[in-house]
Amino acid sequence: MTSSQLEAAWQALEAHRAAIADRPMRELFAADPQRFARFTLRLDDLLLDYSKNRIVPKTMELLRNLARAADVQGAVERMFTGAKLNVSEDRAVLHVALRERGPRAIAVDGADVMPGVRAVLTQMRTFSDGVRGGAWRGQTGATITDVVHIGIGGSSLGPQMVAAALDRGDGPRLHFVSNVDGSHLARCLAGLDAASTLFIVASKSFTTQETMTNARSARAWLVGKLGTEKAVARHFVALSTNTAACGAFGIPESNMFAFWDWVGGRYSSWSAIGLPIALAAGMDAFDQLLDGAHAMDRHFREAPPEANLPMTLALLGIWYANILGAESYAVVPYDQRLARFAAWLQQVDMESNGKTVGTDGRRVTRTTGPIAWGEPGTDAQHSFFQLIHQGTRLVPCDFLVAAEADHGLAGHHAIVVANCFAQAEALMIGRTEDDVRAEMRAAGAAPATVDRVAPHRVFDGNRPSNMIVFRRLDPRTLGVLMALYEHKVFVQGAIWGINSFDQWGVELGKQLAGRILAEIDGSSPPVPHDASTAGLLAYWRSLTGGTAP
Ligand code: G6Q
Repeated sequence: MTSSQLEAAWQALEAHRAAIADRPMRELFAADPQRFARFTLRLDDLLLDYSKNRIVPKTMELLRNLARAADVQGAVERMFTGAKLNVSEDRAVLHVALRERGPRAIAVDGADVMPGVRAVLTQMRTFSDGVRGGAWRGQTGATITDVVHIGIGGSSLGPQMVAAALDRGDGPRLHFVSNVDGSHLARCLAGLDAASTLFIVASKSFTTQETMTNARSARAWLVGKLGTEKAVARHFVALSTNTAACGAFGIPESNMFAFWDWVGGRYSSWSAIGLPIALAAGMDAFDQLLDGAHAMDRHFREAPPEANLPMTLALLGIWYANILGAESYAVVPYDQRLARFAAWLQQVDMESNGKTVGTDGRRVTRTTGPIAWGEPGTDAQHSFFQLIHQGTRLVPCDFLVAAEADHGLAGHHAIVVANCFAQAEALMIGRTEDDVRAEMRAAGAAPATVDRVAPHRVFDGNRPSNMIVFRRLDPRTLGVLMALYEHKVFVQGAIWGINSFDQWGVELGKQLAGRILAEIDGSSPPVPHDASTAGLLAYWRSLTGGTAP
């Protein structure tokens, strides 16, 4: 497809906008009794209902034309076969290889990566079984009761989210320390017994300032408590691609779990970075997580566009971001176990597609990555939902809910499901002023009160949402869900023509922090700054006498 065909596909969507964008969804439902059946997709027991979107069948057709014109299918094939899609770092993008379950060989630079992947999974099983079963002991012979995972960004958010979702309380307690602010580590260590604590240092590069600072402090704490350097080998393991730096830190090679440069940080939960998941929930659960992601990978690669879940979610996102002008979308799991899902997704989406330059090195001409945000329901209903219902902005929502709970408390889950479905219904239908007035009059309100209050109680409705329903939040389903969103982000990046797999925006902050740190700790003389930064440094010096605590 040529760039003029792509441009024509965009223009067709823009023209279509005028034709349908203002038609209220409640009218679209009234006009089409098949709307739910037409706009739902299934993968096993997972259902995506996208009928509550501002679309008609033609909209989806035009969006799929856009995907065709952008050759999304070609990009998918290139990813699955190990092409170096990450052009600015000259790297393949192969998190799908980490959850490949069959005998398929996947080559990078002519070498099959699968034997290495399988070997690390075996190592993870042996180790997690050892810790969970009590065979792995600390320096004093104590079994491990607490695991502190030290890592940040992609080396933390995924395992944190998944471990919180799948933890059944039958393994060691997990603690995640990411922030270099010492209060994070200090508060974590305060409650721990060094003899029964294991540290995981998770860092692809093994050079990240935050992680290495926390790891060094944790090491000093452990050695101080147990009185011997030898303890490091029994209490520290590393998840990294940097063997030499792990060795220099004092972690023996037998305690190292490798992964590879073709695993992007925010796509690394499926690699050794997922070790805390195996420790919390067991390696069988980790395997099921991989099975679920693999099932979604196959679906993504093989299902035609009109039946393809990630493709559909991505195209709807494009419709809102590029054609209807939405700046963000909210993801609201009605599930406390998914409390960190939005935080995980935020990085997957915003670090991947927050780009202004295309893979061709030219500036893009259309809006790219949306702002992703959210919190679990029902809590979210009592904070930001007001803006989604009655604010002036368009905020499409994704709702996620399990049909069945696993906590055994009677009465709760029906309330969760009812609230989830009701929010989506209310956002779509809204409430007219006539209805509000009639209801107020029926409740006996005085006419003057009705006139004064009714406008405030009107809901425009026509606010879009996707509903994702699955039987249970088990490891396999969580794998399906995560891969669904990863691939959604992939499709959008392919349509926008950007590299979803680098993150140079993170680098500038790191460099400048290094320069200012050298000034603060006195290791290099002051350098010129803008007036604001210079003023802030002077103020900090006036408060502290210029000594970092
Ligand atoms: C993710 C990013 C980033 C990375 C962290 C930690 O895609 O690359 O979030 O995961 O900066 O990096 P290390 O794992 O190298 O410590």
